[in-house]
Amino acid sequence: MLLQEKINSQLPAWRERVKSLVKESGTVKVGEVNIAQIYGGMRDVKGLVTDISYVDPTEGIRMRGFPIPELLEKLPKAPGTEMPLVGGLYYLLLIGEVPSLSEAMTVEDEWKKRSEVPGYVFNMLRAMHPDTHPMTMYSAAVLAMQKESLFAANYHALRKDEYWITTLEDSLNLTARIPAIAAFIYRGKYKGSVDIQADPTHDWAGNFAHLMGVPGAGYADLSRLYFIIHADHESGNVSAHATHLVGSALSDVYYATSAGLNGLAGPLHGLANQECLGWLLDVYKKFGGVPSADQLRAFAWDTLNSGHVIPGYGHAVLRKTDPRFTAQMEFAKTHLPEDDIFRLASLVYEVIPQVLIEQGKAKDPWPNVDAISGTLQQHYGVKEFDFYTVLFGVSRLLGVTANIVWARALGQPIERPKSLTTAMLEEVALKAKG
Ligand code: CMX
Repeated sequence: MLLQEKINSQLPAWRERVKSLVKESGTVKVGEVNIAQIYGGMRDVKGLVTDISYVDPTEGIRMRGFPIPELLEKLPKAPGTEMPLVGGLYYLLLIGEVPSLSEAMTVEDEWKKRSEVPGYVFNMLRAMHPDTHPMTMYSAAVLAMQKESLFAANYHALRKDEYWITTLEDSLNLTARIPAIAAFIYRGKYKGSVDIQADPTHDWAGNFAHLMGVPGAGYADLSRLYFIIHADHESGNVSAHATHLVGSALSDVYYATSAGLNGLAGPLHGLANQECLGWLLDVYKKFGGVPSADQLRAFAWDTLNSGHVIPGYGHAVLRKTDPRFTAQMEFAKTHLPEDDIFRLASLVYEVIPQVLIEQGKAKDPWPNVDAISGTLQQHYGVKEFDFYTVLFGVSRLLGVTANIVWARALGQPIERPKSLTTAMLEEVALKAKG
């Protein structure tokens, strides 16, 4: 298989590079940790490594070195559209090189071959309580497939340097199936029917749009864009880090990614996109349409004064407008310039940063990826915003599985940072005072 051959050919050099870095420079200090960071969610503590993506505070995400606009330009396009194939992005994440169209199609073909979802997954989803959150259903579906793990089944027979091969197989099998699982959750939960069959003439994202039952080329293009820009955001965010941590215990891809999805379901992380549209719709309802800038400003202050955050704004690492937000804004300007909620989201972008700057708390007053993604979904009729984090989760599994493959390939160990007690930290503080 092409992906396996490509990774295999890169591995000796990568292993040697890491080995000699640790051997020759293992004691070189990279940073320091202070008490505020220990109590403050380890913000900015440099303790993880990934070569798949990097978030620059001012420039935003680079996947394998490419910022979002370059990614969208360079990746091979899905036939008949200007949007790239998601298979091309997965190739890039795994291999580190921009693929040719035929290399991107190799991934798309692997996905097609592996796309059949075991029937017991659908049975389990059907049996869940109707009030179950779609993220719970999605994470449970991923976990239910753990019995399919080739890594887990072959673990005792594998050498450590072979772990990545079955991890890659598990990753391809899982990512091949998730569009159909997500669409099944959507149609079963909100449309009362799951009778649409996969269409093998579509690419991975196009087939997702088809299975969702959303007609027209626009939603397929939006799906391609969405799945590309949400795929990875370096290693320290909750979903990526949770996946990495669980995977470091040699729990397989299904266990590890289900854990990551549970983190993505939190309102300060992936769930923020559903919160964002909710907030926009509250504004729209309250004012009976798009308000004036002054009305919006007053509403934003009410939100802040009631102790709530403005969803979609702020970021733990970024310190400027998220380029993933910008990419979606550009899409909206082309495809839905007259949409009322888009007009409102644009006004929010004009007004909110200044409000947050005046409030003086948020280190980053600018919009993140979630500030507009729901606006685009609702335009195409996907208005059930409970579902939005599942969309994020479909995309995020691309990044976190690529990371697990490389973590196993490079033999990364079980993660085990050291914890201290408050008394110990008080003692450290006392000594520092002299
Ligand atoms: N509205 C109001 N207050 C905000 C804020 C916002 N959008 N963003 C940050 N703040 C506040 C924080 O709540 C914090 O207040 P306290 O000191 O009272 O606790 C203060 O500003 C400092 O926070 P920060 O260091 O700037 O931000 P964090 O790194 O702690 O948190 C994030 C980052 C994203 C959780 C936060 O900005 C937030 O809650 N934003 C809204 C929710 C959201 O959009 N989440 C999606 C993130 C994207 C992703 O996960 O990919």
